Amino acid sequence: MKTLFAAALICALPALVSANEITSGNITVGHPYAFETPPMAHTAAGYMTVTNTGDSADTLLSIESELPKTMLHESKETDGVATMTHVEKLEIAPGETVEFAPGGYHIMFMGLNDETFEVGETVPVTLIFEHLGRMEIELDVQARNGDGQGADAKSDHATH
Ligand SMILES: [Cu+2]
Repeated sequence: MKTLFAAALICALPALVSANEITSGNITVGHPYAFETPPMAHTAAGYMTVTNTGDSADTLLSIESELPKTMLHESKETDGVATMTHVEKLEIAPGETVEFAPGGYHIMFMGLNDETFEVGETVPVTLIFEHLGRMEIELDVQARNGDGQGADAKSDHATH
């Protein structure tokens, strides 16, 4: 995966490299990140906030990355059982911020196989909105920090 990330970095526009917030049109993405993956992991999850600063709604239609399959998922707990569903589309109302976080919405990366997300790398992702169109972001890969978030993200994966 290292070569892939290096190539992606070279291609990235300087405007997109700003650390924690990326704005395109009326959409601002805050703190995009993913947790590092253990060896042999088949899936990984990414998180961020998405804010609509415009005065009309926009809808996140799909998510793309260099991994074989990338989807918008939502984790839920129903009667004490954690489940994860594929979200077809996510409307973001004017002025609304939707949080992608462990235990809720997340970007699901599938088909990692022998690739891994390693701390310090970035994962390029394209968000596709109904009105805005394509928006390139980069997720910072972070260590699982033992405050419960990592464990929660892991349980996201376990339900696949
Ligand atoms: Cu998922």
